[in-house]
Amino acid sequence: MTIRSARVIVTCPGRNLVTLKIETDQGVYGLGDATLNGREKSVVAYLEEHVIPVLIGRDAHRIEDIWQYLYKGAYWRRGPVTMSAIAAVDTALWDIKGKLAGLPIYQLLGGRCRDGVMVYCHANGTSIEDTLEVAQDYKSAGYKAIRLQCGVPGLDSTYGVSKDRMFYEPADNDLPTENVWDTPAYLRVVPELFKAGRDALGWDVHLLHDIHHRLTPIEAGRLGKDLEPYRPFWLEDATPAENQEAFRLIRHHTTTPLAVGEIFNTLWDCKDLIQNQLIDYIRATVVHAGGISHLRKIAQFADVFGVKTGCHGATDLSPVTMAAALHVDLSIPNFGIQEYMRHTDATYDVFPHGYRLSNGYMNVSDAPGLGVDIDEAKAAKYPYKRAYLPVNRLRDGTMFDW
Ligand code: GCO
Ligand code: MG
Repeated sequence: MTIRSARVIVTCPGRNLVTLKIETDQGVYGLGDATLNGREKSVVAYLEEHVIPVLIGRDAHRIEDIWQYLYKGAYWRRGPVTMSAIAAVDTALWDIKGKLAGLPIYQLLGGRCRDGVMVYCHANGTSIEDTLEVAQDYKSAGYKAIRLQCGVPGLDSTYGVSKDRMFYEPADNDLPTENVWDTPAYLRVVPELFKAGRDALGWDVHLLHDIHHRLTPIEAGRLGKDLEPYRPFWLEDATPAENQEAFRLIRHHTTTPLAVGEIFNTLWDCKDLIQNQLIDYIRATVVHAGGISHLRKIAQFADVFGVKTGCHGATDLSPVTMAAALHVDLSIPNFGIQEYMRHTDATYDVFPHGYRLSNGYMNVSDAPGLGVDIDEAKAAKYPYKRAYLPVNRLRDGTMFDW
């Protein structure tokens, strides 16, 4: 069964999403997500100019061989653009294999390890009170885990706090918005948020927090220690993680569990973190870490060292990624938690899908393959719109991590 054609579909039903559609000579097709927030067109070009030409005529069943061909055959390995493109091909080929087998992908990955996938949602607000009001609504709706992010007093805006209460889209401008950052003010407010969070929400719900790469290891150690009385599920992206050694220093100072990895692209980005047990959760996901095949490899490696998964699931990852992640989540022994943010209704209209949320747990449908489709006519109604993620500066104008 050969690959007859492959096309990239770009649509913006609220935000830009890039989808690869691979068609076979037997009429069966598969979908893969290739969205790289704020850099979408670079992956489109990589796919169109350098990947699709070498796919045509290949045996669509040979998922691993095609993965190896695209990875080793590029010579210039790794990186978010290359790995998102490979991920899209890999995901689409698993979709095709599932459809041909008449089975949902999780069955091809070994079958279920659990009945449902625990997800965490995002509660955010400009103040602690606003944040906890939203969190209370989520708790009443049955969520078992809630991420808390609030505004930092004195700052006009900060990561994780949206203009809209229920949707969060950080890529908010056709040129980067400039935010101001203040670490001491941030370090004061987060323990207050968690103290008030436990008072308001009690102890039978998991609470999470994303630092979004903004602290030094020693600052992260202090925050982790300050939060210990409130038992957070995890602290995410404590420091910019180019330096895997940094996590050793954080570990020396706190027993708060650590998560990292949404921007990682391969196992090589987290090998040391995992084998030295410097983290508790690895957040790599399908679209930016080489597809279902490579994410599974990362998960299996992590399992050996007692590290669990907590896949990235922000709205810049399309419903195709969400479905693919759920198939992996269901089929691995060391699943930890899955991030979940609702997409806009327009996005769900473009991507009909079978996965559903019930009482804090997500499940896929038993449709063959991924269980997600794309309505190309509807997708065409939402043309690409350039959008950048914000950038951050310190009060004195120094460029900082966003
Ligand atoms: C998360 C992430 C996102 C990222 C976004 C960037 O934990 O969900 O940090 O909110 O900022 O995916 O494109
Ligand atoms: Mg994050």
